[in-house]
Amino acid sequence: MAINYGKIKYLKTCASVKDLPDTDLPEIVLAGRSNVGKSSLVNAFGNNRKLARVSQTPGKTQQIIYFDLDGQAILADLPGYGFSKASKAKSQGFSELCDNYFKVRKGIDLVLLLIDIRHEPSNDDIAMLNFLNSVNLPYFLVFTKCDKLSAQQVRKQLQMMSKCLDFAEDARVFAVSSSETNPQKSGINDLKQAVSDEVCKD
Ligand SMILES: Nc1nc2c(ncn2[C@@H]2O[C@H](COP(=O)(O)OP(=O)(O)OP(=O)(O)O)[C@@H](O)[C@H]2O)c(=O)[nH]1
Ligand SMILES: [Mg+2]
Repeated sequence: MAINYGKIKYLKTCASVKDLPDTDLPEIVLAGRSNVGKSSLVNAFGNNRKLARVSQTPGKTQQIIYFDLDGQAILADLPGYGFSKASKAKSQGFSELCDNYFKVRKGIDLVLLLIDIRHEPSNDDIAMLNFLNSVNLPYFLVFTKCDKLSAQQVRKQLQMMSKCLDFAEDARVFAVSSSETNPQKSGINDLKQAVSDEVCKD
């Protein structure tokens, strides 16, 4: 089976880990700094800009928003880590909810770790990747906002990233654009296919 991304639906909003859905479906998680493009990626997956709320103000997603992927998997859009302006207390490192999520959630099938292609990874990005490596969670690295750079610059940045970040040689790496103004949405189809292959393989 493959995921039909035309059938992404909003599932539920969780303000605390007590609300996490009870399901046997594979779980895919979007993690990354505030403003990196997690919610935009949900919309690019579904080709529907009304699925997830996108904002230029970092810290838009403050809860865990779940989406149902064609009844075959669920997708969790996590609050961003890093520079949330929403409250001072939340601006230090990972949001408490994001932290708690990784502490309690069992059976995560795939983490999509999003990092802005234009900038050196933050300490939080490095910490998140090290955490994923240390607990052996399967992940794909997804470099976002590639439409803001030329193809040559993207290649250069990917080389820089592989020096700064400790990811396995066989780790899956994607360079994508979810920009609403870029109809090509480069890299999105490859990523959709790879996610579907990964979680529907059994
Ligand atoms: N040019 C361009 N802009 C993007 C892309 N992805 C996201 N953006 C923009 O980046 C901003 C933040 O996007 P969001 O999708 O809300 O980011 P987020 O990671 O969900 O942020 P939080 O909810 O704060 O954690 C918005 O202004 C988006 O339009 C992309 O691929 N290209
Ligand atoms: Mg968001």
